[in-house]
Amino acid sequence: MRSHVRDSATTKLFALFAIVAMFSVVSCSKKSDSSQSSGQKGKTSSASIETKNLKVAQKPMVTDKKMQSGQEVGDHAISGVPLFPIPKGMSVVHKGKFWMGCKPEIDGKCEESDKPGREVYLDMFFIDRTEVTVAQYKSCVDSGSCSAKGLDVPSWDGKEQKDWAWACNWAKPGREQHPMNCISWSQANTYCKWLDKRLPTEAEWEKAARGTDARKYAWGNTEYADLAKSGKKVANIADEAAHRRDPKWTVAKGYDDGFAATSPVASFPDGRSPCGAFDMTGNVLEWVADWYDADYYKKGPASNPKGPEKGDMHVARGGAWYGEPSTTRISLRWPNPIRRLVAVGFRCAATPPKVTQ
Ligand SMILES: [Ca+2]
Repeated sequence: MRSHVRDSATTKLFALFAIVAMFSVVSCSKKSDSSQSSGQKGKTSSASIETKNLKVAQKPMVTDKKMQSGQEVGDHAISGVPLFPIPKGMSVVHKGKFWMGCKPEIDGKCEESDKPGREVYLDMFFIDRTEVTVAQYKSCVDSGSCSAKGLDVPSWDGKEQKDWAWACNWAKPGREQHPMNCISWSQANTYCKWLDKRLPTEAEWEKAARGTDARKYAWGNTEYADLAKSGKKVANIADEAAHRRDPKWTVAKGYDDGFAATSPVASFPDGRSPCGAFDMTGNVLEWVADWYDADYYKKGPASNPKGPEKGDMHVARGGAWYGEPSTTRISLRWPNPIRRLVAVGFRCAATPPKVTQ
């Protein structure tokens, strides 16, 4: 990796990371996770929930006792009873307010673009529990609906980064369950639409990653130095594994997640977010739907913000496998032009159907 770090494009990439190293935050609620499996296992009788096409029940119906109890679905339950079966592979984030952006009390490294932090209201939405994998994206390519153009070589402002091709997961044997990377915003957007889903808004991404307690990382506020002492692994970031590959790499000292590059999705169950989403911190940064505006938090609406109407850069969120700790704060925002990078992937979100009771 050392040689790669030395090349100009990489240095540029790294420099950008260091400079931009300050984005922002999100939230779901309390516990979660098994919500996913319980949602999948839940018998929905006449309800039809499929990943390919987001088919959902026309009326509320819940027959799974675990879902009814709310114990396994965490905040996915409203008064103990969720309104919808949870689509396969997704978690639900219920409507309500959360703290978006800088929270100085828990994060002293906020960027100007994270400020001001404020309460934001969001309607309920679904979010993929994992980053979209190579295998999943391949299904779309095989169907003829998605493009595989350029996926095996990253691109920085139109220039191929051949020295980094090794880190692109597309068509690499053994990486089928790794996140798609080296993918453009447009390709990611097309994939989500293929499933009748969509990219999450920046606010949705942050709420799904952070819950409602304004935490600094998906798992809470425990710093990497303390995780290193306990040996607990919660996310794939630039760590001792990356340092072994390149001694000059800036990494979380003492923290060892075991992966020098990307890891299979959902490799760190202890790092799940409050709604049960994996890898919201680390592995790959994730495209969101919004255009980027550094001042958007100062003027954006407090209810269901969707970003500026126009822009020349979209936003990626969540830190990545080669990012040092300060780049993995949930609230950090990374403006990203039309690029396909080894550190950027995505996951999809979906809007629940309207239900009348
Ligand atoms: Ca991620």
